[in-house]
Amino acid sequence: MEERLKELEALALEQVSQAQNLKQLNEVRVAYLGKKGPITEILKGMGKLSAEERPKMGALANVVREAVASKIEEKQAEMEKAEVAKKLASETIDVTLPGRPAPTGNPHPLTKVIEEIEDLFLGMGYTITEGPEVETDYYNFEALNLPKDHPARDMQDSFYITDEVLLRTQTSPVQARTMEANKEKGPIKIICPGKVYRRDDDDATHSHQFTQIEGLVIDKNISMSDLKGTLETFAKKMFGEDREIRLRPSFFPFTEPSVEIDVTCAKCGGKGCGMCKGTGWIEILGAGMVHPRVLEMSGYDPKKYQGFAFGMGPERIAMLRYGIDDIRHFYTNDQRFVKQFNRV
Ligand code: 2NL
Repeated sequence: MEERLKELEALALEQVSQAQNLKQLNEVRVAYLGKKGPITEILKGMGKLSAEERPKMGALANVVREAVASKIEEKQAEMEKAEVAKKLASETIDVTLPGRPAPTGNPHPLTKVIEEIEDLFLGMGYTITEGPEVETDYYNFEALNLPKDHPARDMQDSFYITDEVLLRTQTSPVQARTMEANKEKGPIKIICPGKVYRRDDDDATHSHQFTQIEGLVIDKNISMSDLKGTLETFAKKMFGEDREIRLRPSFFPFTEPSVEIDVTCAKCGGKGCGMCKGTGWIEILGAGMVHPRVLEMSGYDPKKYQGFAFGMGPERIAMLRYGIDDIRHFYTNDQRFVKQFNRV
């Protein structure tokens, strides 16, 4: 038995040293040390030995098993180390390769124009005021001198939620609410930016949802010259210091007198071209002195207080500024459009 054990040990160690990979090594382990292996067999047959020989053989069998097991372990560690080394050698990383560019976003051109206009008026001492997009008929129309039967309501057909509640058609209700809440407790100087809604069919120049920025100044001794000076400053800052403005008579139910403000055409400098339809002027906003009825309805005495107001469409301003020919570009979010404003 002793001889058989020595023989098995030599055979096992030989096969371990000849194993080419982890799979073969494992086969050797199973063959010699497994439950059905020869060493286990021998240990099972111990019962047949004399009491004297049994511990000797038992000890020897264990020594052989330990020797084979530790050799296998040693070989396995060696193989694993070699495998890692091989992997490291073949999977080198080229740290000089250029990285994948991370896509960067940019503000929407409409957002940029709105923020620019806001900054401009903040610089002139205005406060930005916002209000609800779902409005009551009272603040959207009535308080702005547009009673239920007024024909100008047709121009602003909207989305009604009930007979008395609708999506606002202008941001003026925010101003009406501000006047009402302030009730002659001093002057007002605000701009109201936001989304407005009209029941229009969408085309190159119309949209059922668009943005507006309205402004309102109320104080004692406000006159038309305050309106003109303010909007001239705005036009020059927005379109260029060399631009001129002109005031044309117009009509709005909430202002009296009302004006339309034009700026000299950037393309031809006022000579007349296709852009300005040969007139040399481009309309940028509507404005006027706040109608006495509007002041009164919101709790201001028109004998003590006057005001001017204006309204503009940031889409129109952005279209003139960047030469955009279709209002729908602002809302369809085609990356090819938006990306062009990355660095303007
Ligand atoms: C335009 C014209 C305008 C106003 C808006 C206003 C607001 C109050 C009182 C009086 Cl609370 N007026 N807003 C005044 C004149 C014109 O907008 O063409 N917008 C695009």
